Amino acid sequence: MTATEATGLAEPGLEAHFDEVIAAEQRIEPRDWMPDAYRATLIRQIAQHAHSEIIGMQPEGNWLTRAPSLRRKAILLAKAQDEAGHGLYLYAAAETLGIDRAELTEKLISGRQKYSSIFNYPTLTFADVGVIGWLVDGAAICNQVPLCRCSYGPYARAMVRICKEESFHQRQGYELLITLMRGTDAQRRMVQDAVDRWWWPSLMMFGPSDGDSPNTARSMAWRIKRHTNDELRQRFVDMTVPQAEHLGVTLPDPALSWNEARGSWDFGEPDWSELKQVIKGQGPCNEQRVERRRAAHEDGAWVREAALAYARKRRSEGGADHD
Ligand code: BYC
Repeated sequence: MTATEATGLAEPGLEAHFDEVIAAEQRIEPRDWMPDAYRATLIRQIAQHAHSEIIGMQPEGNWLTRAPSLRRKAILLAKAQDEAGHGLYLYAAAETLGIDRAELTEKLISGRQKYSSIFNYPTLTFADVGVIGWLVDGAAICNQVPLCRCSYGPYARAMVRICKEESFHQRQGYELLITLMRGTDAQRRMVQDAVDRWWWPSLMMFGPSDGDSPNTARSMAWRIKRHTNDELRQRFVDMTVPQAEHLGVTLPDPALSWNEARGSWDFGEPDWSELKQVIKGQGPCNEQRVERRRAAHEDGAWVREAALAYARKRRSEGGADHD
């Protein structure tokens, strides 16, 4: 499918130029003409991505007050703050497409926009913090590195910084797990239990299988996505299996085996009905996550009002409102 076929629109000069830019691997920038469906797809994906970063602070935030040492607490705080930052760059990237952050937040807390399924699972022990860093951030990196080459400039540039920080998060998660694995039997069991619970949900982060992914073909034609969901899932499995061996944990998939002919790992089928349920809002923590986000948003109303009043006052006094 060419980019033009993907849009289904006919605006000859503008559309031809858009197609040329995409074909030449150049970037579309906010003031360039773009098909409505390209804009809508980007808003959908960037908004979901931003919401995921913001909601993603909750599962780990659950352990901030119970981190086992000051060092672990400082690391976890820094990670959660990075995620808030990622959410903000992504909301800013979405705003360049003509949608307001307040409107996106409203859509999130009223359940009209999605966020990643992965953040609807509970964090039961401190080992979950390490496993989220290793597997969830590891999956995020596989998915997001190709997005640094996304055809939409502001999204691609936001991803460069986000990926650097995600790599750091993944290493801290792995380091935490190595420390636990060098500890007691109980600590090793705790790590294995966390791996057992997070492995399949991590594979589901990449989205439905290719045959069941309505958006992939068009997003690839527009060079928003660079690989299919299944290609990235395979890349993640291939990257993670040797790391699991090094760590000394077992990945909970009896079908996992090295395929000599393909030069990659065969693995089992995730439970797609579970993914559908979680996306529909029926995962273990969906309600709690959205409710907490709504409460935090409402609690922050006075800050937004005060900031607005301050900006108006500065403007009426003739000062710059953003210095
Ligand atoms: N969870 O046609 P498909 C992070 C939806 S943040 C929920 O394949 P697409 C991190 C999909 O939206 C992690 N929904 O869609 C943060 C679509 O529904 P709509 C987030 C999912 O867009 C803090 C429908 O299913 N990462 O890593 O081509 C700490 C059909 O799917 C999921 C991003 O957002 C899911 N797992 O591909 C640590 C990355 N999968 O919208 C880590 C950017 C699918 O049509 N996003 N759906 O109603 C993407 O790369 C793509 O949007 C996806 C889906 C691969 C996720």
